Amino acid sequence: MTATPTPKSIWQHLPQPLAEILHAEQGPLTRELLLAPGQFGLGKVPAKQAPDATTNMVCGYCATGCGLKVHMRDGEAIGLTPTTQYPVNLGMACPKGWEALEVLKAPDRATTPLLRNPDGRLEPVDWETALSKMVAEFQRLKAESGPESVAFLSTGQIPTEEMALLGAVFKFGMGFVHCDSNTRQCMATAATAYKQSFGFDAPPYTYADFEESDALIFVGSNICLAHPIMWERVMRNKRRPEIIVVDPRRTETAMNATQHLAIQPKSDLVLFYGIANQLIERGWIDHDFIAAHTSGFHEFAEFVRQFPVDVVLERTGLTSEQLERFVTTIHEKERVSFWWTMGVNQSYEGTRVAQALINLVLMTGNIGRLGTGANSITGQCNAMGSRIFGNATNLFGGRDFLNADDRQDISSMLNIPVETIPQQNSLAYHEIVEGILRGKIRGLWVIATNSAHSWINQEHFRDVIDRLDFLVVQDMYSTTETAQQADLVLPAAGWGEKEGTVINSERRIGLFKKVAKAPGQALADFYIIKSVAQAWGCGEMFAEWTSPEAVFRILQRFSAGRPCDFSGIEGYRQIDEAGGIQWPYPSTEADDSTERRLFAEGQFFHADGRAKFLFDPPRPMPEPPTEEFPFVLLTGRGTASQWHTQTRTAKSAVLRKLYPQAVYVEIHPEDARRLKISPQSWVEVSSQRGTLQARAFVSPTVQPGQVFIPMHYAETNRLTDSVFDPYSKQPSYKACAVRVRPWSGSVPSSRHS
Ligand SMILES: Nc1nc2c(c(=O)[nH]1)N[C@H]1C(S)=C(S)[C@@H](COP(=O)(O)OP(=O)(O)OC[C@H]3O[C@@H](n4cnc5c(=O)[nH]c(N)nc54)[C@H](O)[C@@H]3O)O[C@H]1N2
Ligand SMILES: Nc1nc2c(c(=O)[nH]1)N[C@H]1C(S)=C(S)[C@@H](COP(=O)(O)OP(=O)(O)OC[C@H]3O[C@@H](n4cnc5c(=O)[nH]c(N)nc54)[C@H](O)[C@@H]3O)O[C@H]1N2
Ligand code: SF4
Ligand SMILES: [Mo]
Repeated sequence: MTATPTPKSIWQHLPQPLAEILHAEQGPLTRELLLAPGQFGLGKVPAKQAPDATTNMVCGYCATGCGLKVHMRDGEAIGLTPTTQYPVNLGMACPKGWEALEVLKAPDRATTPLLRNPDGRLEPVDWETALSKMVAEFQRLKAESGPESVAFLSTGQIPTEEMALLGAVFKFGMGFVHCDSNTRQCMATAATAYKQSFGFDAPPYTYADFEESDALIFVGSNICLAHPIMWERVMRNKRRPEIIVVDPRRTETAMNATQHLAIQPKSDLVLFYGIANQLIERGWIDHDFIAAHTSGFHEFAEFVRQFPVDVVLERTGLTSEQLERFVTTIHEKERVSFWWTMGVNQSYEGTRVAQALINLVLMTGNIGRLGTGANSITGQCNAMGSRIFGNATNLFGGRDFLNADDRQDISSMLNIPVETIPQQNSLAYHEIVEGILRGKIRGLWVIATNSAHSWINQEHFRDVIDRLDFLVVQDMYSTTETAQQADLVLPAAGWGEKEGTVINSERRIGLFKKVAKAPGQALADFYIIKSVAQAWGCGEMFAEWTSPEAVFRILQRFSAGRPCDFSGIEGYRQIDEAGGIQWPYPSTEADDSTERRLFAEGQFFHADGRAKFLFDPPRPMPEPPTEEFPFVLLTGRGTASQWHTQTRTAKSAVLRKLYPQAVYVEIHPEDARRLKISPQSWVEVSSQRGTLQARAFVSPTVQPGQVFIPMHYAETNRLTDSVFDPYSKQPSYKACAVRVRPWSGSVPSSRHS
């Protein structure tokens, strides 16, 4: 592999069905133009400025965790190329990675704290004023309404050290109880499923499994555009694998698959229970593995008898040939791996769907071996760090706030009074929102997430946060939808402007480095949180937490003896030199270069060492289509060049060329014809909760009766419905009922155009 992407991979990152819209919007954006990456200036280092040094670090967008080689001059970054030797990406990067430095220079970077003045305008103030105002307001609320009166919402996109400091300062120092992070929107289901099934939140795989599997089954995962470099790893698989995609839409990934099972939305549970039933009936299961390493199989086998083939075909809309081929593939292939992402996690029964996949690998013995596993692909660069060290629902290192021994452990390691550790769990994200609605929570601190765009059912959410006594938003940009509603904005340094570690999807700890100076008075979140602690009067408690690396050492202590043990790492330098290190890496481990896969010995983390078969009866969709709202709305990622709420990716001129600027809706040609909707025309999409106008993208990529809108546009979550998985409390973003009509008003202006 070379440092330059092949032309093919650049082209591949533009989802081909979208070329039509791009053409209409931006003129003839030809394939030839895309085939010449230089035209876009990707990775261009100015000719006059030869670099005098280079350094490697990991990307700060998705959980793939690619290595990027930053070219420096006089101590400042001047360009980047993907790192060739990094074990994750082997010299490749997607457009977001290539453009990562560009977005740091945007004119709307927050450069000074901003405080809302009596006229309602945000006005620059110095740090001292900002911090004393924040502390005064939060202390007033605590005095008036107690320790449950202020909450924070945080992220999977800052280093673990910053997350851990935040969780410790807020709970142990400031004495509050409730916090959650945007990983609730994203990974809570996978975390809960693993914890219940395996006894610890532990994705078992390593990326080499993409290359070593004989059948890769992607469920609710559009890996081609959401994790393009993982997809490149799949393309390196030399075993001629079957690639099976289970997704209601004909996504870019489905187009590249050998089998596409375009199931009806939310019929996954019936499908996978039905497959389990087929495998059991035919005796295609691994009796030895089940007997030695699992519990609950007999109850499960009895339960799935309710899902014979006709029930599965009826609910999923598949043909018997499709189902037969799928079941046979699972049986015949030596190494079978299941991979899932948001099509599973973001569902009202997501935890059980994830466990239906886990059950399949347990009963067929497809775990702990090369090219196997029930593998959740994570989303944000540090979703894994947030899950283990966010201190939100778990006490540090996957411990339990409700367990006295666990609290004692942490209090001894930190040398702080055990009473400072809450004896209750934090409320989950939507419970925090309800708490605000009921007036129980009056102050909110939002760090590195843009809730006023990304949270479900926005009309409701914005109304709720309007009721807060005091809203603090800590972000790189002062223009985010959430910052615009804040009473106080704290300017944060971003990726590339600070150091720390993140944990990728295969549990690899990678390093962020400081290669650029943050603009104006913006500070790394680490130092903002330290300053808040100081201003609050609890700074002493964190005397040992002097720098990100000092905190890394504290986290190593928290991890020791736990399944996520990484106490053997010598420090940042070893991570840098080894090209990242996967946990577990206990102090007895000597080799930092091996690929680490979990459960090779069939030992799981429950007390009896066994994995559990867990299941529930499938439930009907909470909001099925009706006569008034006859379509199912699916939402998700739109292109490889758009990141979430677009605060970062919209700032790159290169990336802006690679996605439609205004919100669009994918609708099937039959539905479009019936409703007299022509391609590229404007339509109105409404749900019981809100309305938006979008450009029609008429395409058979969606099934009749279904439409798809990407999440990157602020309007999308006006439509979605506040429904949650009962175990993980993750929002069900992926299915609600909507109506679509032609729209003849004047073309709405988009924030991104
Ligand atoms: N370019 C880009 N990459 C990203 C991100 C980004 O914003 N932009 N975000 C990152 C993050 S945080 C995340 S979490 C990941 C998300 O990565 P993915 O989960 O792969 O992306 P999504 O498009 O949200 O959802 C995946 C698929 O689920 C399907 N789906 C919807 N309903 C169902 C259903 O009922 N059953 C099944 N089987 N499938 C269904 C949708 O049609 C969609 O194609 O991407 C990460 N990578
Ligand atoms: N309808 C629908 N909605 C969805 C989804 C969906 O599929 N459909 N997916 C959900 C998922 S999986 C996710 S992960 C969420 C993502 O939702 P968000 O987390 O709200 O999305 P981002 O745009 O990544 O927001 C991150 C914010 O942090 C800021 N930021 C970046 N780096 C830093 C930093 O170092 N420090 C600080 N202080 N700020 C920083 C950015 O400017 C940005 O404002 O969206 C969810 N919403
Ligand atoms: S695939 Fe993910 S980690 Fe790799 S360059 Fe793209 S955004 Fe960054
Ligand atoms: Mo996510």
